[in-house]
Amino acid sequence: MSNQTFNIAVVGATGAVGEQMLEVLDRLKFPIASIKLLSSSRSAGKKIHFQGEELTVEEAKPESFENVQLALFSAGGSVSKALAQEAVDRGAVVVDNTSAFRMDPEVPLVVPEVNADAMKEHQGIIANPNCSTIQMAAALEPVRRAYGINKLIVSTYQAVSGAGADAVDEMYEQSRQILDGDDIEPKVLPVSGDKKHYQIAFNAVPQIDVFTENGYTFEEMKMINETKKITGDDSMHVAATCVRLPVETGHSESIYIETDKDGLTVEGMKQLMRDAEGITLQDDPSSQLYPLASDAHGKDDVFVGRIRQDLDNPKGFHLWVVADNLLKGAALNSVQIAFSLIRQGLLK
Ligand code: NAP
Ligand code: 12T
Repeated sequence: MSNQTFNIAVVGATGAVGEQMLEVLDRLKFPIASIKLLSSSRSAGKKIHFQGEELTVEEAKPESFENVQLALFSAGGSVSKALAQEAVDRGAVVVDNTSAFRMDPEVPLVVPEVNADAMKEHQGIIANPNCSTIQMAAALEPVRRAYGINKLIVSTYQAVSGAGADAVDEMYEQSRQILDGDDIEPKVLPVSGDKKHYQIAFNAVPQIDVFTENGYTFEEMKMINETKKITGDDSMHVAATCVRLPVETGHSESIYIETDKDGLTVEGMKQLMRDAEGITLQDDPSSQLYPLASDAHGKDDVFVGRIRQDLDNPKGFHLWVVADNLLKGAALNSVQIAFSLIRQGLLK
């Protein structure tokens, strides 16, 4: 890689994902020439420390992107729809963390270890997939490459931090109120803009994002459609059920797959996981070793365990996959996309 450095902008820098974006850029020593922190007018003027400097957050506007080469967006879909093209028109490459452009046929949807090549055709915007999709696609890729996957059924156990800083605050405040015997008034979860709100503390809520017309939630449809787009395999049968738990950080997933080819064994799958970059195998029932959200918090890898062969179908396997939803699920994957752009000579 050259030692070129880049002018970058982080849109949504004051949010739950934005905060992790800054942590990852610093920790992985992204080659930064200058960095702009952008938010809504609410946080404009706020000071944030980054790499020994005190930076002032600015309100994101079209002109904010003058002279910016890389813009990392995580301020919600409406902000991306309003400003991503403005950034591209000013010469930036946008890595967008929202669902605004993920299914746009002109926009590559990328998990670098699966489909980094898809970026070669980019038109200025690269989409970062949904958090639950990223960790599943990364974990299954070694198996898909070697044996093919024709059926996939996933149930998720998702953390509240995926729904933003307000959702995390609501979970803690509600937990305190319930322990104190006080009344609660849910306002944010399951979806801040939806008609009803439900208790998240000490509960399990089978709604993430809004419902779509077919009875699946949008989060479930994202997992289904994005998995097919990332793997380029439209014929794969995919079903998802997405559930929110009162966990601060770390999405867990129970996944069932059926391989295309014969011959995969539990030990074979374990070896594929051990050999894969970015995956940590944690699988030893005799010592109660399996992935836990509490252990994945703050870590970059995707953790895989509980690998079992189905008892009726020799091509069927069950596994448990956990990752930090704000790191591999969001900020880390975006920064990995940016590094891959540099490596492929796609960031000028
Ligand atoms: P959050 O904690 O609520 O933070 C929202 C951020 O967006 C804040 O920095 C906020 O700035 C900024 N913002 C809001 N409205 C804006 C506007 N009109 N113009 C400019 N900035 C604005 O939410 P989060 O959890 O960080 O998530 C942010 C977005 O990232 C989500 O809406 C979602 O689209 C995406 N996301 C993606 C994944 C994924 O699966 N890959 C996971 C989580 C989130 P203020 O401080 O000024 O309010
Ligand atoms: N509603 O990026 O609520 O599409 O956990 C990610 C996470 C949307 C997204 C969540 C969401 C996205 C959530």
